[in-house]
Amino acid sequence: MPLKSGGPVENENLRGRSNLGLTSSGKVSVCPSGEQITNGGLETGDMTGYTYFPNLNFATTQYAHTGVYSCFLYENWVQQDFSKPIPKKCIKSFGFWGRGQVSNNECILHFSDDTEVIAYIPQGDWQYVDLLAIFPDEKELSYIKFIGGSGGPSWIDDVSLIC
Ligand SMILES: [Ca+2]
Repeated sequence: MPLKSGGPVENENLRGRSNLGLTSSGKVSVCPSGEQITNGGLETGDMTGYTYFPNLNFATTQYAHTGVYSCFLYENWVQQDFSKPIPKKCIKSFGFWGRGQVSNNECILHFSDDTEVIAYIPQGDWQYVDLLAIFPDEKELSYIKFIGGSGGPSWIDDVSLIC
């Protein structure tokens, strides 16, 4: 529902609710709550919750940060889309654990205005990557995508976005 420009929220229905976000487009959106990533730890043992290319199962037991499985990234990509873009102000924590043999495999945050920011999957042993730290104010996340290049493999686990 649109707001008056620069004015306060007048709608009685909005009073007393704490989980409203005002987006850059001037619309009031209700924040989702809880974990927004499906199968972030890959513990289903398959790619449930993700779109990916090529059409293979990248859940692997080679390494795991927690549980048994992680996601293998090498000459492939895996992506998780959100049914509705998630405003930054709705997010309490957002990040993933990564490890790898190279430092240039990417994690892409794609926003509703078709802009992106890129983080890199850590080289070496498991490290946490804080994605909220690189998430620009006022943006809304449409999807997160991990890309494994041909330089060498990486693994990700415990992808999490909590509202
Ligand atoms: Ca796991």
